[in-house]
Amino acid sequence: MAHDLNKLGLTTRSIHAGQHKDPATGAVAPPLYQTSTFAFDSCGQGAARFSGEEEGYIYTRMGNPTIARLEEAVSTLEGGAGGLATGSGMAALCTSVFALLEQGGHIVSSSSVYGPSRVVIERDFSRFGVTATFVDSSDTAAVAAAMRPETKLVFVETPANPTLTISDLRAIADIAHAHGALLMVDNTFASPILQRPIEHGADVVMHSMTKFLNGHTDVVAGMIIPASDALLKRIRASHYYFGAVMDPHQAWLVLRGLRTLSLRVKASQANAMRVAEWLEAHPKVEWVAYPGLASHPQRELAARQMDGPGALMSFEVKGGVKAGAAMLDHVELMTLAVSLGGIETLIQHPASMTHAAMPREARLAAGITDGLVRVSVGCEDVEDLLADFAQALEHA
Ligand code: LCS
Repeated sequence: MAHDLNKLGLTTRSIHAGQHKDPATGAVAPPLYQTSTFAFDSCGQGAARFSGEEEGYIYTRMGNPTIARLEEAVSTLEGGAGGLATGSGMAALCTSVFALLEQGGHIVSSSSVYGPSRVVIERDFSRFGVTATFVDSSDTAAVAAAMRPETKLVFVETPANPTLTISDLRAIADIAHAHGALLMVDNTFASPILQRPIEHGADVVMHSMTKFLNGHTDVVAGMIIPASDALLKRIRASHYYFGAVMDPHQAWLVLRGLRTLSLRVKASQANAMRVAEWLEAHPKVEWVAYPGLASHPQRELAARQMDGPGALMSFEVKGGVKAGAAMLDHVELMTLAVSLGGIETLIQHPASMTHAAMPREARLAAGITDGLVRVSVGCEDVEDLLADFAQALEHA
């Protein structure tokens, strides 16, 4: 492509990034190279590829043309140095920590993160001598206070799953860098259409592409986007040994979904704004957390750091868990299911589902109340969603 994509809009970029006319056939859609290995012309060529003297594919765990297109596309959207595709969002997190931390290292993490992200840092990486402190990262001073000489990584989710709290990326990047640590941001909730953490000083961005980037609720996938060539090289060296890589067919499907990312995010965000306002005005609703509402404590920060408040919100029905469960049991159009960021609206109960593996005290300290309900608003006609909320809330 002759254009400099970085000068074009994000919708254009999401449609064209990583898109190259297939030199063999002219195919416009990306060819699917569903192969585990690539033939060498000679022994010498095989050796040259392994030594790095000659560019070219070797083995799909080390690289594949279909996966490379997706890595290029997502990195272009995030403004990174490159992408490293992984088999899931968890694989993106684990590969990054595996690559960046050493025994004795310390992580400062947001307390409200996807439940398993917290569990793997707290329980599994501690078995290898990597410790962690969890803080409310929307309180920048709390992040600063948790830093230690051995802190190597600050890990932030913003907006946070499932509390929708917002953390100040620029301020936290400055704190991390002043301590010689890196900032890694899980950008799953926002997607690069709404937030590009590298612009705010992040060193590594990760995604569960299972969510908005793929968007069609049919693939589990992840991506790591380092901000610099040095970090790309460092994480890449661990990426193919750790082995939590992507399959070409997975990459092909995510590329297909990515082309409508901007359209989907904008449509679901417009719906989410209406749903949030409607829920907040409903007599049976105790509170709503959505960064687009005037009642959100970090609304101004969200407006400064993001290009829109997104499609996720949480709320609590008056009467807590019992009333919330009664409502959840009666949704008809919406689907009672975990995951998020798809074209359809999904609703779930974090305390018993996505965040059930976290101890209750840790959940409550992170602001994940027993009655909190999380909604990922999809692209349906909003009046139909409001009608479904109205009838489901009658049962609460
Ligand atoms: N990061 C965030 C912010 C997530 O929400 C998830 C999954 C992951 C990482 C892990 O990605 P995965 O390995 O599943 O691709 N979040 C889920 C959720 O909230 N409901 O179901 C899965």
